[in-house]
Amino acid sequence: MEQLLEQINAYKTEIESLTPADAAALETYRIRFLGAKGIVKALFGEMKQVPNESKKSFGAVLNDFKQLAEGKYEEWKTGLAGQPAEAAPAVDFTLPGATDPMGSRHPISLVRNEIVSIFRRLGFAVAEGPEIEDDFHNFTALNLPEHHPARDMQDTFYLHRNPDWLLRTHTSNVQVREMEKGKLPIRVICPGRVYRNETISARAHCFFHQVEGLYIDEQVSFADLKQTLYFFVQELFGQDVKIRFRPSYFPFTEPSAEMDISCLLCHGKGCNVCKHTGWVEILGCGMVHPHVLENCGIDPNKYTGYAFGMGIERITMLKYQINDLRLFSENDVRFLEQFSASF
Ligand code: 2NL
Repeated sequence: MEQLLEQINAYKTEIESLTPADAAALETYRIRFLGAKGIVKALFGEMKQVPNESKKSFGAVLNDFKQLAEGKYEEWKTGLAGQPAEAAPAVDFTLPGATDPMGSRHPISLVRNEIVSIFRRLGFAVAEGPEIEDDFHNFTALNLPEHHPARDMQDTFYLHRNPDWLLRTHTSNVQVREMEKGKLPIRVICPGRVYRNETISARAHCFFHQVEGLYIDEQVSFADLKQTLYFFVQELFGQDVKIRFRPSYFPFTEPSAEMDISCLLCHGKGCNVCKHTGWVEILGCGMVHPHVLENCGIDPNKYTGYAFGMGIERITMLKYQINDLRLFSENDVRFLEQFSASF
């Protein structure tokens, strides 16, 4: 009897000093004290051996002990329920991910895409062709006489392997190839890179980008050309832009013209960009020369057409007020990251 009471006191001290750290430790405790073969059950089994006169007081001690063991168990169980079953992982998966820095589109690509999208809305298809071209598609078909200065070694990159091959000096070669296919009418725009053998400076580079356009059908007139180009610049620069045409000369068009837009910076008051004229040149155009149609297998008595060509760098410089052509090919991230991609 004395021994039993001592044993119970020892268990009490043990329980009071316990704090199960997790669900597994709590379960070990439950099995040891409260399980079917546990300590509490075993102590109640000892009742048989307790003399009758002590049964009452020993029963009270046992009940107290049972309440302590069960009470502690319930207390720890609710305490542990609020905690995650396992230790929190080192990585918090609920945090937003670490993103890689986003690139930006090249300003030339942005402006080219915008130009292309305007002409596509007018029903023009996009055509592409080779950057390495033969003399016929780059020059001869376009009515460039053999001794024309544009064919001079100074301006054109010829291939060493075969001097009949060259780097195209404009994207007109693509339009020549479209005309050769013989499917009429033709309504295409040709964006692409072109090459000229020039000394590199703020205003000249050995390669740049162009968009050319060509429309051939029966009864196409200069009035069609003017209205199409007017719509184009209004979409690109805003509804208030004004245009003017000046007579010009290209071997592949007759008549030929250059188109100016009212200066966007000073609105005609006069500034450095428009050299105090109020006007800025943005493209060349004209009616396709009958010789060009003939060279490409199209009957000039049945069909007429207009063509135009513009430099993307020039338009981009105007649009974003960039003063050095070399910035476009240096790939300095501090320059490139200033352009946000809406196109
Ligand atoms: C300019 C002027 C121009 C064309 C390009 C063209 C193409 C064919 C036939 C006739 Cl296949 N013309 N293209 C016509 C007039 C002007 O470009 O200053 N470009 C930057």
